[in-house]
Amino acid sequence: MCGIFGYCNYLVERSRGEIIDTLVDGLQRLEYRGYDSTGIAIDGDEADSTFIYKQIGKVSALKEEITKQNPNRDVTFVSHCGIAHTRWATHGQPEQVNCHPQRSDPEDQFVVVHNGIITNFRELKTLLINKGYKFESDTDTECIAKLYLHLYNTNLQNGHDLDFHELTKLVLLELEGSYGLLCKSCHYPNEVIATRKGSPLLIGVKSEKKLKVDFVDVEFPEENAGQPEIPLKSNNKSFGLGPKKAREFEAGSQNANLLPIAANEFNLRHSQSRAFLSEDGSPTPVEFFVSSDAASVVKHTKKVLFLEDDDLAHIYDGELHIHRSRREVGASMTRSIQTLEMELAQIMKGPYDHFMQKEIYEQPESTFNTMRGRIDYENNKVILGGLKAWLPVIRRARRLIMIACGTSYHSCLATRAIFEELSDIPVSVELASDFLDRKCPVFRDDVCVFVSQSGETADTMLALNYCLERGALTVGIVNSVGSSISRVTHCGVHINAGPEIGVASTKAYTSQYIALVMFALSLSDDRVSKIDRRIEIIQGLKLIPGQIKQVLKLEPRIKKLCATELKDQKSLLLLGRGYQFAAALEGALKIKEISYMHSEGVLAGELKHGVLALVDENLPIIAFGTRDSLFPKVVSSIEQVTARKGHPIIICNENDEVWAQKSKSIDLQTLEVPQTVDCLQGLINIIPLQLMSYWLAVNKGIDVDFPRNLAKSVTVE
Ligand code: G6Q
Ligand code: GLU
Repeated sequence: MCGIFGYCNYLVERSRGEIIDTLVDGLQRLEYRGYDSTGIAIDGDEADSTFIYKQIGKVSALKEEITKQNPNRDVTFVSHCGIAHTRWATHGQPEQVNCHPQRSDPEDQFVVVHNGIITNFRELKTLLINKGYKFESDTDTECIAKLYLHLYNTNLQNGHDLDFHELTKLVLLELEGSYGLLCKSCHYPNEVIATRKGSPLLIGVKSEKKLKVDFVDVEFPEENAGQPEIPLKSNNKSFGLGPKKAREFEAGSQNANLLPIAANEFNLRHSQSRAFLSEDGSPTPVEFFVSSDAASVVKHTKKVLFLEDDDLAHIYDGELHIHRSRREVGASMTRSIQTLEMELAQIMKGPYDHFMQKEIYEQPESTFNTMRGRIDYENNKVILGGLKAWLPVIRRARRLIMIACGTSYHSCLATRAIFEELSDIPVSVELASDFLDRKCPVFRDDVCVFVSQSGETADTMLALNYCLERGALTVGIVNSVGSSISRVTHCGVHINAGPEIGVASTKAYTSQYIALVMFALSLSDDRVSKIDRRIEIIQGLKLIPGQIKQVLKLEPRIKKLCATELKDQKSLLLLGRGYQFAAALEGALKIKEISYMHSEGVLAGELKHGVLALVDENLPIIAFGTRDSLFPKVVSSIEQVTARKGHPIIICNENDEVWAQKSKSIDLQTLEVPQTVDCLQGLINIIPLQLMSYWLAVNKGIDVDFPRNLAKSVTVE
C-alpha cells in the first residue's frame, strides 16, 4: 500500500554508488505517502549474490544503514536491475526482518518488493512450510519469494527451464489479494519482473535515441499452448501431497494448484517489443524506472507507461515486454507510452488539490481494502484473523467498552447499536479522556476495544494501560501496524485503509466503521437467530465501495451549496437520530476542524429540549433523513424545524417520495444518496459532509491539510 521503485540500466554504465543513490532518491520521492520502513536490493560482489539493505523508519535511516554496511560504491555495471520499497505494514510489525525486499532463502535467490495484501498467504505459508521452507518474517509477502523458488526448483527438476515471466505466471496463479510487485533473481541476472493487481505501477523509459513507436505490444500465450503437459492429479503427487492434503489446501485457496507446467505451454523469447528497436536493429542503451507513483519517475523521464491490472512486465536486454496470461475480448493489445506533463506537486496529489480531497476520493478503494480477504460474500462469512482465537472469550464478556477520541470515537458511536443487537452484550462508548477522568470501574470480565487511526493517541493509550492494569481483555482497531496501540492490545484488527495524511480523518473513519461492523458480525456467527440479519449486512457491505463512488458524484452540488447558501455562515446545525447521530457528530467535527465554522451535531430527539431555540429562517440546518425504522420520528423532528421557518437541507435516499412531496410545500432541499442497510447507512451519509467541510474550507482559503492548532497524531494528553 505504500511505495515501490525499481531501476534498470542497460548498456548505460553506472557505478554501484550511482545505482544506490538512484534507488534511495526514488524512495525519497515516495516519502510524502507515509511509510514505516524501507529497503533495497542490488547485485552483490559475486556473480550470483545480492545485497539487501533494510531499515525501519525513514529513508534517511536506510541511507545511514547502507553507509554503515559500506558496500564498494565504485564497482560499475553496464547492465543492472535494482529494486526498492517503502513499507506500510499490513502483516507483521515494522521490524527489520519484516522490511522488504523479502527473500526466498538465505542465498537470496529470489527477492521481491510488494505493495498490497496477499489474502491467502496463510495457506501458502503452511504449504511451503510443509515442504521444508523456513520463514523468517511475519509478512504475507515472504510467501511470494518462497513460491518463486519452489516453482523454479520443481519445474527445473521436471526439466522445465522457465523464462522469468513464465515462472511469474505460475506464481501469480497461486496469489489471491492485491499486489504491486517487483522481483529480481540471480537466476535471471539483469532482469526484473513488475506486475500489478489492484495496486498502481508504472514504468518510465529513458533513452538517448528516440523510441521507434510510442506503445508496447501486449503479448499473449500462443493459442494452442493452453494446457499443462502434466495432469493435475499426478502433479499433486509429484509434490508429495497425498489426495487428502491436496483437497484441504484447495479448500483454503481457489488457485492452490502448485503445478510444474511444461515449458512448451509458453511463448519463448521470440517476440521483440517494437518500441525498443533501434533503426538498424542493434541494441539501444536504455534505462527503466518502475514505480508505484509517477513522483519518483519524473525527475528521470517524462515518458511513462501505466501498467494495467494483471499486466506482467518483463524487463531484460533493454526491452520491456508486457504479457498477459490470456486474451480477453475487447482488451487493448497495446500499452501506450505517454508523456507526463504534470509537475511534481501535482503528481503527488494526483488530480486532487489536497490530500484530504484525495483521501475522500480513495474511499471506494480503502473500504474495499478493509474487507479484502475477510468477507466471503458467497457463504456469508466474516473471518478476522487477528480476533478469531479470542472470539469465545469476547462472547463471554460482561460488557464491551469502546474507547477512542475524536473521529475514532464517532466510529464507535456509529456501530454501538449493531454490536448490541448482534452480540447481546451491553456496550458503552467512552471518550478516552473522560473515561480516565472518571476513573471508570473496569473488571476482568470486561472487553475494552480501542479504536485509533494512528495507534499513538496519548489519551487512548493511557486508557489502554488503565484497562490492562485492571485485567480486562483489550482489542485494538488500528490503522498503523506496529503502532503502540496495536502492540499493546491483546488482539485486534488492522483497518488497512492505507496511510492517511490529511489531518481531518476521512477514509480512516469509514474503514474503522466497517472493521467494527465486521467485528460485530464475527461475534454473532454462532447465533442461528441472527442469520438473516447477518446476511443482510454482509451483502450490504459488498455494495458499499460502489455506493460511496456514487455519492462522490454529489461533489459539484455540494461545492455550489458551499459557495452560495452556506457561504459566510457563522454556524451550522446537523440533525441525526439513531444510526445517524454519529454521522451528525462526525460531520460537525469535520466542519469545525477544517473550515473553522461553528457546527453542532444534535440528536434529533433532543431538539425540543433546548436547541430548537436557535432555529430561525437564517440558521443553516442539515438533517439526515434516510430510511430506517426511526424515519417517522426524523420526519417529525424536521417538521419542528420547518415550522420555525427553518429551511433544512435533507440528506435522503434516492427517489424518496416523502421528501419529494414535502419539498413541494415546505422550503427544503435534498441531497440524495443510495440506500443501504440501516446500520451501514452512516458510511454513505458521511461522505457529503466530508465534501462539504472540504469545500467550506477551500472557499475560505484555508490550508485544508494543515488546519490551525491541530496535529495528525495527538501524542500529548
Ligand atoms: C479528526 C481527527 C481526530 C482524530 C483523533 C483520534 O478528523 O483526525 O479527531 O480522530 O485525534 O486520533 P486517532 O484515531 O489517531 O487515535
Ligand atoms: N503486506 C505487505 C507487508 O505487510 C506489504 C505492505 C505494503 O504495501 O507496504 O509487508
